[in-house]
Amino acid sequence: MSKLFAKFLSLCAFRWLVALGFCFLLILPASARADGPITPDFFSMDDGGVTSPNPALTALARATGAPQMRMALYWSAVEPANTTPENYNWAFADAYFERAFSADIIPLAYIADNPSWAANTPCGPIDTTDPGLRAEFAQFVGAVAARYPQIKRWGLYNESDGSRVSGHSGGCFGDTVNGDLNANGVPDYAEYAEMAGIARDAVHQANPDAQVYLTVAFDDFDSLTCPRGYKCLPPSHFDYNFLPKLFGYMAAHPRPNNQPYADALAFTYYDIYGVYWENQRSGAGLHGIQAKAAAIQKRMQDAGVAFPLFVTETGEDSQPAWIGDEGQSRCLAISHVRATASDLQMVVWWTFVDNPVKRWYYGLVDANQNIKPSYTAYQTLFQQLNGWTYRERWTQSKTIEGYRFTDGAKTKWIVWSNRARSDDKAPCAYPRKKARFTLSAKRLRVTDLFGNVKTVRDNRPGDLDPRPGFIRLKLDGAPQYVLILR
Ligand SMILES: [Ca+2]
Ligand SMILES: [Ca+2]
Ligand SMILES: [Ca+2]
Repeated sequence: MSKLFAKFLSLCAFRWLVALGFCFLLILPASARADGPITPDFFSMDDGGVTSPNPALTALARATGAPQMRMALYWSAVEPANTTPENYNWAFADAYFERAFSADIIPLAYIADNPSWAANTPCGPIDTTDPGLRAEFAQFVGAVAARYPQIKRWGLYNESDGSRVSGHSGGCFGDTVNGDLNANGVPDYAEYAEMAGIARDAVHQANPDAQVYLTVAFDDFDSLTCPRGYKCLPPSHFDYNFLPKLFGYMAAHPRPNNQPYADALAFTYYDIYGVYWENQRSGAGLHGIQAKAAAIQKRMQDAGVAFPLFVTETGEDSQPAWIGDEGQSRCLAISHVRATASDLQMVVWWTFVDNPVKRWYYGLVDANQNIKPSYTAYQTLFQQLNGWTYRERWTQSKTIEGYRFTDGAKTKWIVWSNRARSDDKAPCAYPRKKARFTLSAKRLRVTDLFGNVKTVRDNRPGDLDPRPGFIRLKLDGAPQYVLILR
C-alpha cells in the first residue's frame, strides 16, 4: 500500500493536469546554498495545476514563505504544429505563469509533453540523430527561457526515468522494453543527456541567469530492473539502471569545453522508500532523504560526474488511516530539516492542495481552501530555517536525531526522538518513544511543530535536569526548534 501511495503521488500531478486540460505543472529549480544560510528559495511547493489559477490559493501559498511553485510547461500546447517562435501559442502559458508572477510566486518550471511532430511519444526522446529536430528543440527551449526571464530553473520532463509510456508521470526515457522508444538505434538515456545538453546551451544563451535541471524518480523500481533488497511491487514505474547509465554516458561523452550536460539534478523522494536507501552502504548513518541523496552522489562519484541535487517532489498523505495530520506535519518538518544537512538546494512539497477526487490528501490546504495543520507546520518551518546555516548533527546519543544551526552568534537545535518503532507506514511518522535532550544553557526558547512558543529556564518548570547550568527537555517524534538564549 505504501508503495502504491508513492506511485499515485508521482503520477498525480501530471495526470491531474492533463485531465483538467492544464498545460503546466510545477517543478523546481534550486539555488545555490552550499554551506551558506538557508534562503527562501530552498522552499517550494507543487502547484498541482489548481493553485495558480486561484488567487485565494496563491495568496495562501505565498504566505507560507515559499517563493516558488513547481509548474509544468507543455511543449505540445505551445507548439502543437512545427512553427517558429513568433507563431507559438503562448496564451495558456502566459496566463498560467502570469498568475503566479502577480502573486509574487516564481515558477519552478519543467518542460514536458512533446508535440506529435517532434517525437513518437509525449514523454520520451526526440530523434537526437536528426540535426533538424535538435535545432527545433533548441529553438523551443530558448524561446521559452527568453519569454519568462523571471524563471530561473527549467527542468526536462518529470521523472525522466519512467519505464512505461502508458501511465507515465511525465518522462519515459527509462523504457525497459528495448530502451529505444523512438527506434533510432540510440539508447534513450543517451538521448535524454543529449537533449539536456541542447537545452542547457539554449537556456543559457537566452538567459544567463537560468539553469537546466535533470529529473528522475529513482525509486518505485520496475520488476525488470528491481535491485536486490528492494520491494518492487507492481505496478512499478521506474528503471533502476537509467541513472547510472545516464551518468556513464555523460562521463564517456564529454561536451565541448567540458560543459556540463545540466546545472542540477532533481529527484523524487517519498519516505516509504527511505529504509532501503538507509540500508545501502552509502546510506550508513544517514536518515531517509539524506540516504537517497548519498546514493545518488555515490553513483555520480563512481561515474565521474557532479550535479547539485534537489528534490522535486516529497510529500505525505494526511488521511487518518495513513499517518494523519500530525504525522504529515512531522514528516514535512523532518524531511526538510534532513535535507539541509545533505546540502540539497531545494525541497518541493508535493502538493499544496488536496485532491479529494483522486483521494490524495497530501496538501497543506484542503479542497475548500481551509488550511491544515501541515500548513502551520510549513510556515513554522520556514520561519525557523530561513536565514540559518546548518552546522552539524547531534552525535552525543543515538536516541536523538538533531541538527544544529547558527545565525550570527545565535544557536538553534532542531531535535526529535530517534527511538522509532515501525508501524509499516511512513518512517518519518513512526511512533517514537520519549527521549531526553540536554543542553548547557540558562534559558531556551522552545518552538513546537506548529509554532507554539515557550521559554524554559534552568531549574524551573520544564527543565528536567536538576543541575544548575543544564536544561533537559523531553522529546517525542515531533521536531522541536530549540533556540539557546543567553
Ligand atoms: Ca519549430
Ligand atoms: Ca532512442
Ligand atoms: Ca537545570
